[in-house]
Amino acid sequence: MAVRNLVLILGDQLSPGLSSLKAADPAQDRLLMVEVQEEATYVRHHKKKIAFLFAAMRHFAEALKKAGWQIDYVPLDAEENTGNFGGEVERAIARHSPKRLIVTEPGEWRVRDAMSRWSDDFGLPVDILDDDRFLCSRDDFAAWAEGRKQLRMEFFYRDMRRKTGLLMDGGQPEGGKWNFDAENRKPAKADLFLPQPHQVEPDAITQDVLDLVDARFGDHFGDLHPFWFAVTEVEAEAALEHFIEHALPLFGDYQDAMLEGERFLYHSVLSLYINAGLLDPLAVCRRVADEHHAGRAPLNAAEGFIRQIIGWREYVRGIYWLKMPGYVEENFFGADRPLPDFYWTAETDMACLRAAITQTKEEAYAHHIQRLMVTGNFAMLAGVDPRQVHEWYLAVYADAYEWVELPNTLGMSQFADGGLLGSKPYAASGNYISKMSDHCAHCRYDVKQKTGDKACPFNPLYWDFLLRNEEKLRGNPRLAQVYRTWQRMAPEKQADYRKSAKKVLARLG
Ligand code: FAD
Ligand code: DLZ
Ligand code: SF4
Repeated sequence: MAVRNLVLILGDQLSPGLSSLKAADPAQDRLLMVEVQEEATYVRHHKKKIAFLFAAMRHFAEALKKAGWQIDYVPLDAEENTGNFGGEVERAIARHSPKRLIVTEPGEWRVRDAMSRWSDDFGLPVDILDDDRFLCSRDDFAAWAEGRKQLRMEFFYRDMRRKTGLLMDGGQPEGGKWNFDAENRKPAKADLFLPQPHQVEPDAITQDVLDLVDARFGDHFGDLHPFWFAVTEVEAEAALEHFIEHALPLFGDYQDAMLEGERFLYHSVLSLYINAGLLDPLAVCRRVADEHHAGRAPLNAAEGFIRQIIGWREYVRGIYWLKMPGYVEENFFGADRPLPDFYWTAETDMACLRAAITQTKEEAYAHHIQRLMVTGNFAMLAGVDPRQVHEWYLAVYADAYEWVELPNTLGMSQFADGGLLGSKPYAASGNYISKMSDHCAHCRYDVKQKTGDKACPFNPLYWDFLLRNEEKLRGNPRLAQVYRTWQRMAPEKQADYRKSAKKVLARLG
């Protein structure tokens, strides 16, 4: 039977309602899904991330077949596999001679750029459709940003609340406020009941993928076992329900907390499912709003959670497409230190970093405050090249795709874009980590000591960072008070800070 359209579905497009599937007809069109070496290695992804995506792709292909679609699924170890999207599309065109290629727009600029040449390369029309799983299209975001001096997330978020009607009371926000973050900064105590995320036993399909990843990507960062991620829509729904029942009510209160040995606290661990398409972001938010309206989740939790998804998640995607391809090159501070080795080994005597990196290695997961205020903060204070920091984050987290990872890393955490996402750098001394966590009690360093060999390394690095970048930051009104504090400091104390920072940096190599 002649094929009318060839429909390419990418590994993070595992949604039955995907725009390319809606545009296609099972009776006339053929779907194509491909496991390719290039996607697994353009950065050397964590083993669990590759296993998650391949297992989820294989399960999705099975579900599509059951629903009546004709599908070509090319596994990684297929003999003729060319190893990249272009090569696999070309082979599929040769097999089926379709009249047209359809694809939902990819999440990464790199892939979108390659696709823009496919029509010429392969001699057929290529329809690249909007990804309507996002609430705000790229064009709508560009229109929102047009003419604004500052792209404040908070104002964008309010528009998204109005657009979706989530937690709205007529034209006003429920509870009379748009944002309840002020109630969301409690440090956690070790005697709290801490739920664990929903875990799934690998089935035969996933087991095959685990064997493949072991054999082919055994030298990539991270532990493959135990593997407990959901890999189907049904399992991801179960993970959502588990979060709603066990963690949502306290999500807001402890959103910024960290505890030694507690990897997930009240976080949802849903980003990998949402980003791969197993969960629909708007449906997740509606489910959370319903839970609040049923009286089972307080407003600060529901609002905080929904803001992350219809606010931050949509906003960073908008920024990514607005600023690429130049964005990845930005380096406001001109930082050039190589990423310290311990980011790959977790071998460091700084307890907060050791905890965040160990769990990253074991789980391909760390929550937001660990990413922002521990690994991100340290890299910025130490002056690490933001490109290397970006490539680390993109490789090590199961939820990482450049559209979401890059603005969070380069913009929010490294301030390498000079302040597009934040009005000041998220720079903090050890005091912040001490307030929000119990890590300091497990550390060889003393967070109260400001300088000297036992001093928490974040303390001298904090001042060193501000001084190194004084020219760029001094005019920032939010830092005026900090610079005044430095000026009032005794010269001997200033010299001690500088000496200690120098020693810490020398130890990094
Ligand atoms: P929860 O704390 O339960 O939050 C709920 C949901 O909100 C998440 O599942 C996610 O979909 C969304 N969300 C929360 N914060 C953000 C945010 N800042 N940007 C976008 N979505 C958000 N998130 C990714 O999905 N992929 C990344 O590659 C990624 N890289 C990051 C790198 C750095 C340096 C920083 C500071 C943050 C990064 N984030 C990234 C954002 C955030 O840390 C993760 O979304 C979150 O930790 C995922 O865990 P969770 O599902 O338990 O989130
Ligand atoms: C992340 C990833 C990996 C590891 N492997 C594949 C793959 O083999 N096939 C595929 O279609 N997608 C994969 N992906 C996700 C893609 O990298 C992602 O679709 C693009 O980066 C666009 O966001
Ligand atoms: Fe981290 Fe410093 Fe606390 Fe050690 S003392 S855990 S390095 S903040």
